[in-house]
Amino acid sequence: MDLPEEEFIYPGTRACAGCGMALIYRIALKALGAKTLVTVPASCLTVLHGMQGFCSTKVSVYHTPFATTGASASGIVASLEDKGLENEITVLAFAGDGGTTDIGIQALSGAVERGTNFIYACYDNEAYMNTGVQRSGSTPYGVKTTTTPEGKLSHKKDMPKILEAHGIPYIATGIASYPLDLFEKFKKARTIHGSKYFHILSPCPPGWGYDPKDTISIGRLAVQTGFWILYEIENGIFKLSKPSSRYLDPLKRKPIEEYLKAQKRFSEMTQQQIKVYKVYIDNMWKDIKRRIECQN
Ligand SMILES: Cc1ncc(C[n+]2csc(CCOP(=O)(O)OP(=O)(O)O)c2C)c(N)n1
Ligand code: SF4
Ligand SMILES: [Mg+2]
Repeated sequence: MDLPEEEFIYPGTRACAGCGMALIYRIALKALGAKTLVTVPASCLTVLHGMQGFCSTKVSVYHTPFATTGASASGIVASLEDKGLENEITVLAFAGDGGTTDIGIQALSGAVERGTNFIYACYDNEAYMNTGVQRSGSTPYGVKTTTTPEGKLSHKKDMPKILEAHGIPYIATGIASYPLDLFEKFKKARTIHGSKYFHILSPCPPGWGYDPKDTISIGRLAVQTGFWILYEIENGIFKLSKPSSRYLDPLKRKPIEEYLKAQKRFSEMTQQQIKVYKVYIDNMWKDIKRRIECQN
């Protein structure tokens, strides 16, 4: 109710019912407004936009080859600067986890190292969904995909940490289940000069194996179990976001089993694998606690 009423995506897109990515995109565009130019690589978001000749958004969208999202954003920003329009138009790169953590990582690294003035948002549905659920560097441990039929053996790549090593002014995580948190972060990012990076968990009913009506509750469980942590890093200062702040206390977190059991992709996880998850989550939070204590 507190989000602006104006919509920048027309109704009836080709995304699946309950698509987390469509919600994230909708919220991001509400925060950034009409004067936004988006660059998008091959992904489910390409499908949302529609076939050539049509576009389901009110803002202009540039479809760029899979590996080139960061480079295309740098080019668009350079062109706007040449025309004196850099303060008028926000450049938003919006890519999936495959297009970000794997195939687009070098172009992204180059763009932020050059200090390109843009926002890069990775919507993370934790696999290559558009091509039928193959594992990516962002697929979590234990998840079954068509290329990890026995479950993935390694944990997700920590992209925000990699981006932080580039020394950029703003990094944030998000999820559409907490829409105001996500909206406010995009609004803030718009006012910051330089490279801004978002990593946003994006529940996906067919890829994760749950009913489309449960997208919001699955996202909330990701946060409530401590698996997905909402935070911002502004000029090197780490800040837990309000929806996650109470979970610094491990006793407040819901058991991770509640999140895992709600999704078919985690089916057949052994007790041993669940223990690995518990240690993984505890370690993430211990790191955060140490970091907050060092800052104070
Ligand atoms: C160079 C190249 N390799 C492979 C593809 C095929 N392809 C299109 S979309 C896609 C999956 C993208 O995965 P991700 O970035 O996670 O976005 P999602 O589909 O999950 O939204 C792949 C492999 C392509 N278009 N170009
Ligand atoms: S496969 Fe998943 S990410 Fe792709 S459109 Fe459907 S719900 Fe969205
Ligand atoms: Mg994906």
